[in-house]
Amino acid sequence: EKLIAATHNPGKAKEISSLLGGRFTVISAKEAGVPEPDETENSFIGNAILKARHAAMSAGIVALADDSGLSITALKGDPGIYSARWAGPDKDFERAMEIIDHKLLQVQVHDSDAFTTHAWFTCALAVAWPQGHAVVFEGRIDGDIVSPRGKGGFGYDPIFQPKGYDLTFAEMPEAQKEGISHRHLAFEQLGVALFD
Ligand code: ITT
Repeated sequence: EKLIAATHNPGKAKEISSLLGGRFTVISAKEAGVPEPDETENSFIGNAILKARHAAMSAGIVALADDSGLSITALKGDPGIYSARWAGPDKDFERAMEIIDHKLLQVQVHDSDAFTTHAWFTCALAVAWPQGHAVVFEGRIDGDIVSPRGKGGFGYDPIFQPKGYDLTFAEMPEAQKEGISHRHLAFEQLGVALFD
C-alpha cells in the first residue's frame, strides 16, 4: 500500500519511515510533487491535519503528516508551533538554539520566579484520505533544556534531555530516541487506532 509522508524535513522523514516499519511503500512529498502548504492553523493538530489533507487531496493517495515542536515552560510555550520558523529560511537551528539560550537567560535574570528548565516536545500525526477525511493523534514527552550536547537527530535534539535520562536526544542512538520520543508515542496511538 502506498502512503505519502507529507513532510519536507529529512530528519522527520527518516524517523517516520523507520517508525512505520516497512508497513507501507513510503513516497516522499517531493516524489509525489506535493508542494509545502502554509501552516496557517494555530495548533499542532490543526497544522498536521492541514498538511496531510493538502497532500492527500493533491496527490490522490493516503498521506501522513507530522506537525511537531518544542515548547518551553519559561518561555510561555515558545517556540511551540513556531519551532521550524525560529530557525529562519536557512533552517539554522544552531541560531534558534542560541535565541532560546538568550531568552532563558533573560528570564533567569529578570523574572527568576518564572525560570525553570522544563520543556516538552509534541508530535501531532495526521492521516488523511484523498476524499478529505482525516484522523489525528498526539504524543508528548517532557524533559529539560540543557546546553547543547550530541550530534545525532535533528532540529532541537541537542538541547533536549528527556525526563529520567542522562542523554540528550542528540546523544542517544537513533533506536533509543525512536523508542521513547513524542513521535514514537503518537505512532503508538495511530497504530492502535488503525492497524492493530
Ligand atoms: P514539514 O512541515 O515539512 O513536516 P517542518 O520542519 O517545517 O517540516 P514543523 O512545522 O512540524 O515541520 O516544525 C517542527 C520543528 O520542530 C522541526 O523543524 C524541528 O526543528 C522541531 N522538532 C520536531 N520534532 C523534533 C525532534 O524529534 N527533534 C528535534 N526537533 C524536533
